[in-house]
Amino acid sequence: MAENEGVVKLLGFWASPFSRRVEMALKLKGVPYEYLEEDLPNNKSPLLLELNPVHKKVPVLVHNGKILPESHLILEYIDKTWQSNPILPQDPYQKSMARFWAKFVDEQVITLGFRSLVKAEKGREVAIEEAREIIMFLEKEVTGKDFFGGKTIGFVDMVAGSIIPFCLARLWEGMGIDMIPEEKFPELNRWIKRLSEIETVRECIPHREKHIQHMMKVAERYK
Ligand SMILES: N[C@@H](CCC(=O)N[C@@H](CS)C(=O)NCC(=O)O)C(=O)O
Repeated sequence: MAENEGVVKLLGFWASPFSRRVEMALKLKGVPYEYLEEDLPNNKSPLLLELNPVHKKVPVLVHNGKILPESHLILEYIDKTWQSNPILPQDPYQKSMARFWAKFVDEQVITLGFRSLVKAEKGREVAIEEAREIIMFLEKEVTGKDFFGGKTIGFVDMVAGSIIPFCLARLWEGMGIDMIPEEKFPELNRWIKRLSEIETVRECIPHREKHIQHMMKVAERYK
């Protein structure tokens, strides 16, 4: 059987930016897949515990019996296995930088835009400013480009897109915070609009109201 054939299954959760980004990649590449919804955080299926015993988290991709956790690794696997609509650059330097920005989003943006903000030990305004300082790096990175990946949506767009506008922004909205106002972040706002115009991305955006409620509960638990 060719590498790009066979059954693809994805264990995910509707509100998880990590599994939503994997869905974005599969849809963009036109890969049919069976989606298995997990009931997080408290009712993990025996299948999830069996397939990802180390972290017990979604997403997990299963392709022809091969089991792969961790969204960045899954995106890279998908890109190598189904080569239409590439999501990572071919150039080694560009590829490393795409990984750099994706890591930056999952580490820095989540830390400042969620963890510190929700705990806000130094006060909410300070936490908001600290989060904005970090997000400003992305504003600069996307300036003058249609997408982080250039002319078309790529790895960083999927990682940042699943986290910022279609996840953290729901929390910020629930908390009454305008974290990335148009005047301060015109390029990021343009990027969000472009991203939202892509049909395959739109299909992966969680329902707004339901998501806001969910994110507020997640924040309560985290506190
Ligand atoms: N680094 C992982 C993060 C995955 C992750 O945090 N998944 C969450 C859902 S948003 C999860 O499964 N949480 C269950 C738990 O923490 O017990 C990735 O990129 O795939």
